[in-house]
Amino acid sequence: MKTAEYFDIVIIGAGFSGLYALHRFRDYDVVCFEAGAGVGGTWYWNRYPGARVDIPSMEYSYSFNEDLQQEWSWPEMFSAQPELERYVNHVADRFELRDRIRLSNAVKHMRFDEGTDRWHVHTAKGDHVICKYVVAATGALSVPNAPPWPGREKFKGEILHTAAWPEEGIDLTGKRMGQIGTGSTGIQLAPILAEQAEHLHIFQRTPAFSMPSGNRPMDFEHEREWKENYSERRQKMMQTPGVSLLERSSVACSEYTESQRQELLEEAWTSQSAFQLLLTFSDIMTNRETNEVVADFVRQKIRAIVKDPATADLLCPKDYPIGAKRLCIDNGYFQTFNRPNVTLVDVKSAPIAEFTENGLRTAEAEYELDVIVTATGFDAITGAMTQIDIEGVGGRKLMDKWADGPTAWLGLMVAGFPNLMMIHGPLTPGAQAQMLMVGEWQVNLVGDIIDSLERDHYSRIDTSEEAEGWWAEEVNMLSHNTLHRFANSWYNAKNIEGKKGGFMIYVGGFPRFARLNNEAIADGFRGFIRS
Ligand code: N01
Repeated sequence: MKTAEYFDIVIIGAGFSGLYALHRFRDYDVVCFEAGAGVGGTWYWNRYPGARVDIPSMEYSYSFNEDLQQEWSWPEMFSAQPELERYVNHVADRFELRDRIRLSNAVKHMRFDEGTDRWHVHTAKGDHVICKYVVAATGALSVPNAPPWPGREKFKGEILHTAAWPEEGIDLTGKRMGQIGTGSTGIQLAPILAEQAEHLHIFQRTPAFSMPSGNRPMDFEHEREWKENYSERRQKMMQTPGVSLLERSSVACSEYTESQRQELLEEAWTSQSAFQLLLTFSDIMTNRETNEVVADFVRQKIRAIVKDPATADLLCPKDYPIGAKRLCIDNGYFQTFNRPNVTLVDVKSAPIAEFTENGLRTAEAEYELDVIVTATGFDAITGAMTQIDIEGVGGRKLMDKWADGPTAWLGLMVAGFPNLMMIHGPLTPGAQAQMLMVGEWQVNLVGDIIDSLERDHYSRIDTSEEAEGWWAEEVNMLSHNTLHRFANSWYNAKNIEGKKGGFMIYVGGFPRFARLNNEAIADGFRGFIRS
């Protein structure tokens, strides 16, 4: 057994937030454990063909260093995974972060020692670290969800998950392919698989709303303009609910005539700004009728693009509001179904039953396949924390405490788990905001908290169940004011059979979230217990 090492801070995860945390905490004795063999988190693991960010890259980039944001150039408006991975590696080198990162070394077990107010952290490679603080930058979408269909071992071909795509890539040319899942990932993947496959079967349980991404080569005038105004733009981003500078309407749908509505929706559809469609009217996420106007607009688009009417009909989402699941952003997804080598299979009416020796069997038929790609999403938001065996005060385990769904004051700290702070934890804005910016903001908040605890010679910070209750009320009140709760998705843990969670995302917008966090700290650390 290795001897214990001592650090001030352990960071879990070397994704975008974890890397920035390493930089922010550089004056402390800090170490970062990362499960992957490289840095980048989401952008390390999700290297499936077509993986691309859906926020413009001038926005989806670090803001903490002026030279970095001036010197880096993105080749496309919405960067693809290889470019994001190149960027994050550049950041790791430029800010000399690598010597404090231990790769391929996931944290497996953590125990809080109440006598010393220290965490004992144990890793996959047998490291034992004793530290004062743990900052969990474990990611909201980092544990792949693979439904437990039987027969996996029988299948003679290859089964891949989009979130664990082989680093060396894989040649899919001429293969009989099956793709399961039609969320954001599946929608990016399908057009590329279709180009390579002999035949592609796409197994769909729930159709998705999607709009064209508007990706194109970087417009250098746009880049110059951003670089000249970066600090002002970044400030403005922080004042917008989604932390992205899209144009938000303040006018309700009912204020417009039918032809004005169609004109506005058409403008948004062709705007080359992903997500613009959801901001056309002020009441899209609060008024079902308005929502239906927009949903119907997208259904008409699907029917206009997809030539076979039965396929088009199956691709039209009809039983949940648009935006209630994260809107997907595509590069020719619906057009893919006009190819002769693509077949859509409805696995809602005839669910997937098992893998077989030669492919996949649904309740209705067997499909012969060489490769099956599961684009089945994630054990989102809580999965990365509950897969670590975390013991807090009195030996209570986090996975037990969260058995019926996560609790956390401000989405940051869990009562009974002192000195442990989460970035992108449950009950934070997550994908309802721009995750890179929110991650940076939260790391700064945690940095300020730790600096102040050290300055004032505290040994422990915790929160209370009462404070967790206040935050739960805030989160629930907000979700009840919107239409998000009317879809089954990873936002409410309903993407995985049997998972309990309640509504796990903060939909009150980033400015309100940030204000409530700042007010709690300024108000004598309201909701926290320092000792
Ligand atoms: O995962 P998902 P994702 N039988 O959960 C299906 C971010 N992201 O990886 O809808 C059959 O959305 C499931 O069906 P259903 C983004 O925030 C961003 O696609 O549950 N099918 C669904 O179709 C996004 O929201 C980017 O009925 C099953 C699919 O698998 C989040 O990641 C790109 C099934 C999973 O969709 C997650 O997206 C990619 C079963 N048993 C992802 N279980 C960009 O930046 C699941 N499915 C662009």
